[in-house]
Amino acid sequence: MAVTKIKKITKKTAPKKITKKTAPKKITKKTAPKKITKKTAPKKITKKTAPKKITKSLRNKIICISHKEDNDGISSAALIRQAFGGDAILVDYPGQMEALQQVVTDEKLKSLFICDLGLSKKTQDEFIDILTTLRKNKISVTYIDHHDIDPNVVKALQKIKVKVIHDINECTTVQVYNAYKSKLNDHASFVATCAAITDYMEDRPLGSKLLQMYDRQFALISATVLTYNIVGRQREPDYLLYLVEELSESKFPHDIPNTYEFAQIQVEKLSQMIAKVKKGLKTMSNLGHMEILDAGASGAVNFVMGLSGKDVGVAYKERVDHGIYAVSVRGSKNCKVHLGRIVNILATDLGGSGGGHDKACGAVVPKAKIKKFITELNKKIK
Ligand SMILES: [Mn+2]
Repeated sequence: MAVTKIKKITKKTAPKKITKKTAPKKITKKTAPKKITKKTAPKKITKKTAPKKITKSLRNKIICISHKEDNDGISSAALIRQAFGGDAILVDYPGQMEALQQVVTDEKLKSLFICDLGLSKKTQDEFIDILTTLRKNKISVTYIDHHDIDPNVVKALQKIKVKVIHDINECTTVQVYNAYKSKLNDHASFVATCAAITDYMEDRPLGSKLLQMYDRQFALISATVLTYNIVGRQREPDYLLYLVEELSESKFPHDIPNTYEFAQIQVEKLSQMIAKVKKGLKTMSNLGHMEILDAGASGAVNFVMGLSGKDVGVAYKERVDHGIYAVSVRGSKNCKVHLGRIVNILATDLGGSGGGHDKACGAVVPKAKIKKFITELNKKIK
């Protein structure tokens, strides 16, 4: 039943996607001619001797690479779009570096924003290398994030004049809002509020001020419905881009067609997940863990932690095509260790990658190493 319902909703929104996507294109077209007009003039002046200058002068593209798996990533991309225009590329952690390698080859790229994508021991060096190449090509690069980061990485990025906006105490969207408020409309504060709620950061200095502007229950239901639409539609990249557009155009989640109906389907699935976790859950001395087969690991991990009675929960799902497990880790309020840092080191040692926050993080672990990952994590969190 649920499956057919999803299909129906997808079909209903599809035509709307097409109609709405033409609007932003207009914006791109509006800005593009201006630049072309200005830049075609020097072409004539410099004549045919300087093809390199022509290539440079054609750089007019703005791209935002952002995290696709949660509200904070999607909403960061939406606010960047409202402030600067341009296109979003939405990625998960395994796809993060691939996307960066691709934009390096884009000869039209002028300005790049990277949002809500934390770095790990495994990825940080390559990240710096790619951004160095971009800076050599005079591309403006802004990195906005709130995940735990090696201070040496920040120094290296500042050295190559990447604009780094980084605060572990506010979610990425709130930081985007705070940095570019003057270019954003009033509704952007609501988009940021919902992102803060989803990232458990609505109690932080800026996040709490934003939440105060709105009715708490209204913000909570909006953030939650949006989150369920994002989490439940990870395999529909066009839908996620459509959400970025709708949010950048100041739509409330309830004004986006079928979002509440879709959320209803998701809560039904989640209630089934509770029953599955109760059956399949395994425990060790310091953590509960479970392999997830038919849903995302991140949707199950809170149940794994909660129902295990332990202070740490681990849920993992095989990505058959990648030969890896996507792992989600959560800690309770009683968990005193920094899970993001422990997981970063452990996953890297096992040939994967990972990291994140003190009580919520993730990892990519080679298929053969998942047992080792769990037993080692259990030892390290006493
Ligand atoms: Mn975030």
